[in-house]
Amino acid sequence: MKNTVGQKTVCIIGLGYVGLPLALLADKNGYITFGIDTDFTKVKMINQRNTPFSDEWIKKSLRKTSLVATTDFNQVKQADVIAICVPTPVHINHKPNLDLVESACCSIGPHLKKGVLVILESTVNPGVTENIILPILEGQSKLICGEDFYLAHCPERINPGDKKWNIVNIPRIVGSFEKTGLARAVAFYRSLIKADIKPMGSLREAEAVKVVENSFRDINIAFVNELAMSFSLLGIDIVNVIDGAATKPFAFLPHYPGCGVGGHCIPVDPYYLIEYAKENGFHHKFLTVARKINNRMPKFTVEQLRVALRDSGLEISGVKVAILGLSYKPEVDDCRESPALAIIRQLEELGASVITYDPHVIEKSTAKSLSDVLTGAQAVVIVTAHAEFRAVTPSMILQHKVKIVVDGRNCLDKDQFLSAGVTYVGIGR
Ligand code: SAJ
Repeated sequence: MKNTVGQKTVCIIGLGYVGLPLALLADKNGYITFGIDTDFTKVKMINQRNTPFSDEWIKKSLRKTSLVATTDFNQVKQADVIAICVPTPVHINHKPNLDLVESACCSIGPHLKKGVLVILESTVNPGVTENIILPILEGQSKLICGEDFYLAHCPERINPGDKKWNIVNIPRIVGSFEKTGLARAVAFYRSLIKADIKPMGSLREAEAVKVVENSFRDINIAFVNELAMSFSLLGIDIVNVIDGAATKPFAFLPHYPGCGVGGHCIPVDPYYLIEYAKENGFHHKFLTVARKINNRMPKFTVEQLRVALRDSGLEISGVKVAILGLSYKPEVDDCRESPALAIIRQLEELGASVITYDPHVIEKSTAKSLSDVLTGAQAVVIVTAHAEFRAVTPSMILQHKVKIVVDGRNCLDKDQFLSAGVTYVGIGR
């Protein structure tokens, strides 16, 4: 039994792309592990050892796990360690939406046993654990944090679809309000993860790390997206320029422009920091502008298509457009905040007729194959750089009599398409 002394039973709240791997990993390392989710269908799938996600590691781990999934929060009273792994999206006005975290705390609070360690993995802004989570748990349990139970924050760092970095080898950071909670949380993660577990100076620092690391990515993407819009007017290929800059072995981290920034992290987490700082009297102008630039990319993409159609003598209204890709990034089936949604809406507002195809999201696709979606389309917009779309050739486009290809992920060979006589439009190239 590799687990830490006195922490035998683990309960994971939320069996999504974050919670389920953690539950499987705890079970694999000798903990008595159970997971609680409000989605009965997901609970049933997991108990039948069917994966709710297209993830190979999860599929393999499910085949040899003794993890029990349930919808019953009464089970919480058995747990020595509880990890809360529920989504923290934003509302339409970009304000943090902590409903699921608060609901999870209200559900577990009455069942906390003395000595339990509660870890929040969901992404939140600094101050949330102290000002929202702690009062709910103390109020519901009548226990005192730091004496009767312990509270820590270890922000999730799952990268869906990543073949190299996974829950076992990604370093983590942990923060707590006091030494015991910190030591126990560090020991828990060190018993699971073969990578550095860095204790932070405070719980607020741990909350800040996650929003900072994802805001860092958002501003870097905004930087190249702005360059793409500028270079598309200057006749410079931004992708070649970034690749050129990336030959500098230090102080340059390449990011690439595209038709938009989707997912549950990057377009969401900066707002947690922006809104929290605003409540405390500081306006993050730079983070806000970066969000605006990235949010503008779907419109920029649609405009590129409209101009290309006009230059070919076609008005966008009434044109049939094939959308290749619905998910927010390659080889995943997650459509949260995907730019496809904005692009489809804007095309339809302009009077275009839209047909969609995503091999990873077939249930939401209106066409069921690549050939199907290309048939009758006058234009194509690549929104997600799935392998199937990266393999599209000029002859496939020409044989379906498609006139224009807008490569929203710059994932095709521009010169190959141009020399084949296809009207190719990239993002900044
Ligand atoms: N994107 C760009 N240009 C880029 C990189 C991404 O337009 O250069 C777009 C993608 O197309 C996608 C969105 O941004 O629509 C987000 O892409 P992502 O690669 O950041 O994928 P995520 O959202 O799964 O981000 C996760 C994050 N991991 C965690 O939050 C634990 C993020 O911190 C990682 O940096 C990222 O994976 C990663 O590096 O792959």
